[in-house]
Amino acid sequence: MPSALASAPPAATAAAPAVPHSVTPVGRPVVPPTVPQVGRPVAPPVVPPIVAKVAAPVETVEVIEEAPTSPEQKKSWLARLKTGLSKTSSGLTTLFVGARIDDALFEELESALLMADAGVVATQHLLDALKKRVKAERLTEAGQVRTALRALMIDLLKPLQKALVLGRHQPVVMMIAGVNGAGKTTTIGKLAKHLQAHDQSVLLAAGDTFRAAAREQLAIWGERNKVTVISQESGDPAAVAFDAVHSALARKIDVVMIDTAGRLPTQLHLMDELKKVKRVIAKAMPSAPHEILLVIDGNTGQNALTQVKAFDDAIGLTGLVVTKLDGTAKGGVLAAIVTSRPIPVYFIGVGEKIEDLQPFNAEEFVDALLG
Ligand SMILES: Nc1nc2c(ncn2[C@@H]2O[C@H](COP(=O)(O)OP(=O)(O)OP(=O)(O)O)[C@@H](O)[C@H]2O)c(=O)[nH]1
Ligand SMILES: [Mg+2]
Repeated sequence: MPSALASAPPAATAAAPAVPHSVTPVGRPVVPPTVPQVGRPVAPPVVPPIVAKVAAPVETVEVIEEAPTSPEQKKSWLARLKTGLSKTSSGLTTLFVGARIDDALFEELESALLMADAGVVATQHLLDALKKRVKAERLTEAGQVRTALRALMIDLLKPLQKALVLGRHQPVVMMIAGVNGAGKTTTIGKLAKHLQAHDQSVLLAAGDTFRAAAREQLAIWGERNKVTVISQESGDPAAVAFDAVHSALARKIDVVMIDTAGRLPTQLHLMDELKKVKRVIAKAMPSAPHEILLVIDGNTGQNALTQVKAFDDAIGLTGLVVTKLDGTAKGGVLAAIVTSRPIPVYFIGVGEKIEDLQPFNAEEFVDALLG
C-alpha cells in the first residue's frame, strides 16, 4: 500500500482535449520494438489534479495545484457517473420518498444495498450505524435518514480515496493488471495523457505479448500521446518490463507504465507469470514496481471482490482503477471492497475519453449513488 504522503486535492475538472473514443487496432502495421519519443506535447492540456507529487527527497511533499475548474465539464462528468450508477441509485432513493421511519424502511434499505453489491458486511455495518444514529438524533423524517445514510456512506468509502503519489522515485514504475477487457490499456492511455499534463515524462511497456493487437493498441496510445512504447514481438512480458525499466532509468523518465495481458485469477500459470513480471522488474530497479494497479470493470459486481483478493494475494496491489461506471454498474461493490480489502481506488472511469478518468472522490461517488 502506498504511504499517504499527500492527500488528493479535491477533484476538479477542466477542459481536457478529447481523443478518439476507442482504440481499434485492426489493420495497423506491426510496431517496431521501440517507437521513438517525439517529445512532449507543445501545449499540455489543463486537466484535473490527479496526483500528488513528491519532490526528492521524499520528505518534501508537493501537492500539484488544482487546475481551474470548468463547471460545465464537472457537471457533465458527475451526470455521467450518476447515470452510470442509476441502477443502484434508483433503488436507494425511491426508498426514502415519503417513507415512514420503521423496520420496513430498514429492511428495504438492506435489500437495496445488497442488490447494489455492497456485500453483507458493509450492508450490516451501514444499517447498524444508521439505526443508532436515527435513535440518538431522534430523526423522524425520511430526508433526515437519507442525509444520515449519506454521511455514513462517505465515512465508509473515504479510506479508499487516496492520491497517486509521484516523484518518489525516478522512474515511478507502475504495473497494471486485471482480467480480460477490464480497461487496462485504455486506462494506461488516459493516464499517460494526465501525467504528461502534470509535466511527467512517460514510457509505456507493452507487456501484453500474447496478442499483436494488444501491442498495436498501446502503440496507438503511445503515438497519440507522443510517448515511447517498449514492445517486443512475441516476447516474454517480464523481459519487456525489464527493458522498459532499464530504458526509463537511462533516459530519466518520470513514470513507466507496464501493460499486462488480461487474465483470470483462476489461470494459475498466468498469475505466476504476473509474479515473475514483478520479480524481474525488481531486478532492473530494486525498489520497483512502486505501484501495482488492478483495473476492474465496474459492471463486474461482486466478482470484483474476488478479483481484488486474488490479484492482491498474488502480486500485492497498491491501488485500484474502476472503469465503465458509465454503464450498468452497481457502485456498491466499493463498499464491499473497503470492508474486505481496503485498497485505494486511485481513479474511476465513466467513459472512453481522456477526461472520463477521474480521481475517486468518496463524496461525489456517494452523491451519485444516492441520486
Ligand atoms: N464505456 C466505457 N468503456 C471503457 C472504459 N474503459 C475502457 N473501456 C472500453 O473497454 C474496452 C476494453 O478496454 P481495454 O483497455 O482494451 O481493456 P484491457 O483490459 O486492456 O483488455 P485486454 O488487454 O484484452 O485484457 C475498450 O473498448 C475500451 O474502449 C470506460 O470507463 N467506459
Ligand atoms: Mg489490454
